[in-house]
Amino acid sequence: MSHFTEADLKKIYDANDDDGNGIFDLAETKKAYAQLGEHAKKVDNFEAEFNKHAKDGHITFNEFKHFAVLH
Ligand SMILES: [Ca+2]
Repeated sequence: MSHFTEADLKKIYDANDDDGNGIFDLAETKKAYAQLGEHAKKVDNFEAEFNKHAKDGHITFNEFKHFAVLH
């Protein structure tokens, strides 16, 4: 596995924040998650995982870290 840092994750996060409001709705989270490839954390139920972290239907960058494996 190649090195994958918080800075790498932030690049993916920013590139998928389509409306530029700094937070992710479900669609943005799904799209960014799909780009994580081998760095994606396995989740059984993506929407349930999203809803666990989401407040008002959105997650922040810190919460998006739950969907990735940093190393
Ligand atoms: Ca957004």
